[in-house]
Amino acid sequence: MGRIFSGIQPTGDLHIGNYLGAIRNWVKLQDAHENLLFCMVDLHALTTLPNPQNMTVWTREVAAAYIASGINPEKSMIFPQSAVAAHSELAWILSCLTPLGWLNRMTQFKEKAGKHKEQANLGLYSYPVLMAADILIYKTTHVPVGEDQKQHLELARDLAGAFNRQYGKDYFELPEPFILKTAARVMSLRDGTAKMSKSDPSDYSRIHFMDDPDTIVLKIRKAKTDSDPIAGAPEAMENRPEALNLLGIYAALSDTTMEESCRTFEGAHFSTFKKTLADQIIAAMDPIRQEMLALLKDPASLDRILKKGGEEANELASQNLKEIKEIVGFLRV
Ligand code: AQP
Repeated sequence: MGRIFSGIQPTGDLHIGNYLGAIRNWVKLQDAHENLLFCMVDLHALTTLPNPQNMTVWTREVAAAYIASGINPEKSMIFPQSAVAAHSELAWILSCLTPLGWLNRMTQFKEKAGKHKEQANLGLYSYPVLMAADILIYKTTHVPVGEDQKQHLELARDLAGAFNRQYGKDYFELPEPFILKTAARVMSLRDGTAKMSKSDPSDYSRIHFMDDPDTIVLKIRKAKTDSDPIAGAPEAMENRPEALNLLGIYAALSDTTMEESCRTFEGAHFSTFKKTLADQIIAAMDPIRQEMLALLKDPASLDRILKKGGEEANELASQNLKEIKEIVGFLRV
């Protein structure tokens, strides 16, 4: 395998969905591959115009979460996206190859812009072009993405092809999605049909990396469920999304299947199961929280790690950008 790139937006406190759907799987990839880049995608986060202090705090928090979860900065490059200007420069070049019709099809823009499309900012609209640049600037071959990002990755492939055709060169390899079998889609603790999300206004909808054990116990106790006992198979709980979600979190954390978890807890009531689940979450997440606290206590050392990651990423990106600029015919002065 060639090169792997992925990232998370510093748009709020990270949650167990980001862990089970992304970070934990990246750690597994790192054990088997070289050449990985993990970014805090702050340029993307800017589309939501966070308060500048929050942006800084959340960027460090995402970095600390990567490292505390097991991403090794000696093996993988960890850096803020804005530290590598080539992302933005390539995004402009690619935007000149992007027909508006392609962007108009993007479902995430429609969802995020909602009814007020005319008020949405240009950054949100062209977000997938920047994401294509993030991937292509490193000649990334594999991108671990959730189902929700597949359409954007498809656009990155289309843009790689459009660039190659426009300039008559096989410059970019088409990046492949890397949908991990172990990646779990975690739903809100308040509504089993909505994705657990940083931007959900309710803190009780998610478990944060930084939640202490008492908070985890409380949030799981308050998580929405029903009064029926757990069934022996997931198919028998099709209309119980909250029940399935909690069992899914348990299964993901215990590296087992939903079927196995249902069999283990068949007949149990949620009041009992929730205690086991809270213990399971604390066992997995509290060591990470402790490590994050230690990293965040010394921001200067953390920033040094990110600076090194940014320098390494810059070296790769600027070499590729130089070639890209030559291909498009920019005069080198
Ligand atoms: N609920 C989830 N279940 C599984 N995976 C998830 N991811 C996010 N939420 C879940 C994965 O985490 C990575 C980072 O995503 P992001 O921050 O770039 O954007 P997002 O998917 O929009 O994340 P959030 O938490 O929902 O943030 P906001 O509220 O800011 O939009 C991705 O790999 C994603 O699949």
